Amino acid sequence: SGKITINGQLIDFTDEKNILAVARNAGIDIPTLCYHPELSVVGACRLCVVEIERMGVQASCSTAPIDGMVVFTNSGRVNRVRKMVLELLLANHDRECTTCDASGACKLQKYANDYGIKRLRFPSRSQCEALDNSSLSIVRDPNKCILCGLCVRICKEKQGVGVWDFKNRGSRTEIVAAMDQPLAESACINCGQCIAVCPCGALSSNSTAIDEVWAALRDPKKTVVCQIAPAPRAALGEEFGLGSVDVTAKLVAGLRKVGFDKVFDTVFTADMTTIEESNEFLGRVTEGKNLPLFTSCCPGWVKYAEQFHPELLNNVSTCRSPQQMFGSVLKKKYTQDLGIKAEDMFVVSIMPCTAKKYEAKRPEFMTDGVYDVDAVLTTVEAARLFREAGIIFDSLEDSAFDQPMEQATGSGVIFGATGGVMESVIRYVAGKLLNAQGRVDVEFTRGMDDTKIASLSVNDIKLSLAVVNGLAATEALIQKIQSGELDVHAVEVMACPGGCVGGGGQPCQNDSKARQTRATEIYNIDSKMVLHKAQDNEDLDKIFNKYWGGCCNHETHHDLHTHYHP
Ligand code: HC0
Ligand code: SF4
Repeated sequence: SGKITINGQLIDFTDEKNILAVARNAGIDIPTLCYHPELSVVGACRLCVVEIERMGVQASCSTAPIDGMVVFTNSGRVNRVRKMVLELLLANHDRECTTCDASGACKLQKYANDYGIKRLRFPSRSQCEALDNSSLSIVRDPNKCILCGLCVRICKEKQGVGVWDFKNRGSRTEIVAAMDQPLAESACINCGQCIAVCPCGALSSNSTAIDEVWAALRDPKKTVVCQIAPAPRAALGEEFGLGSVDVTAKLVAGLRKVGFDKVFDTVFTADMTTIEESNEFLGRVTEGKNLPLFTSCCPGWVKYAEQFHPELLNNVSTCRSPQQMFGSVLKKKYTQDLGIKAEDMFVVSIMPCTAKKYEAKRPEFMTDGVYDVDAVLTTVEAARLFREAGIIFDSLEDSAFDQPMEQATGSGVIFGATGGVMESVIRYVAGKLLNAQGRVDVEFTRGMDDTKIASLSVNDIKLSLAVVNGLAATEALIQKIQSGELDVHAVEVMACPGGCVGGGGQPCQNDSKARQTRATEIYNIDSKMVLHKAQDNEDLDKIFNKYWGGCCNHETHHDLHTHYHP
């Protein structure tokens, strides 16, 4: 700790690792492209340069503060260097802002404007290299890549997957997927965290679903049905300047205006998942088999387990994710209620997640030859659908979900944040085994830490439970379990930092603060809801009885559970 002077102002610092963090904490912004507070520091882009007395111009991200330092963040020299850096980066970047996914959210675009760069001395790179759009989830445009390396670092450091890497050196340096193969051929788990950190549109979500949705909406033969995941309701408003507030009722209204025939809530099948998965868990505890149980709702995690931990696949819950349970219910059962064929229904889901696009195309999730979920729109793509439809989101009147699957509980809503699935299971079990009435709030499951572990006693059973987000943290936890250092009965895994609130399809402000704010709103929604435990959902009870003669039986197993591919 100590004091440094920044732009003439004396500023205290404590444990900040670099001058950049000291400045930002004091409300002084410094532009950065390759820096991310949660990843290792490489000092590659040189945009964050500052002038330090007796040290000259230095990158503030890789220079530690020293007591007595005198720093200038916006001197003439500093700004000249920054402009030069920006010009060089812009020369190596395909500047087709009009057609770029990142337009409006692009940091390079913002800084070029902030620093008044109007004309470039260097010719711009054009669209010479082919896009990699092999993946169902992620598109990479190499012409836009400025080699900041954030995608490389997040995939390695947070997800432990390491799909992206640098190839060649010097001016021939590029970033490629493993073995220089198309992304779809790699071990990519489709989480889209690389999209979330890419500063300038080189990575974006595969948005082909938007046109497929329009085509279905315009097709008179199709009954077009939508389901809305938990997390987007606390993030979509950010796209319309409303902040991270609950926009569920407007979202439903907007979808009706766009032309959806029915609008349902994925929270309904999150409750369904809680009931099926809790009973699966209790069964395994009684039999002492296939423990710990790992949750299965995150397709990024499921793919990771299939690729890297086939020995754990018997431990992964057989429950389909809420998205796929809803798809299955709609195509297998609800179509019968409506008297239509599965192929005449088009199911769209709005998800915070790019991996859900991949999950929807897994061959096991089909009914009568058609996919249970036909198209997945990310939160950002849903906003685009509304804009294209000319909907003024803020002025929409509230609307409610459709019957007969209208009810939802707070327990299903909190699925959208890390720890929510585990808390839902605990609420259910407390209600079922302890006959707990009213609210059951759990503390240890909440918060943004990547690993949370606690023990609980239910009657005479002692349960040890773990919640983890980020696959590098998950890998560390698996190692502890497999080495015998840790003994747990159940593990909730979400691939994205903070859980689905931090998904790769969420709006561009996807940092730790944004995730925290969204998660807080998710728990606010839960606290205001009348129904709190999955078993309180009466619509769900009716649906279980009507379609399968109850829950957790052979019939639900067929329609709502799945198997994995080692
Ligand atoms: Fe999630 Fe889900 S909570 S994975 O994070 O379980 O995407 O929001 O929709 O399916 O419900 C994502 C979010 C979901 C599913 C639910 C689960
Ligand atoms: Fe998708 Fe959620 Fe998994 Fe991220 S944590 S990959 S958003 S399901």
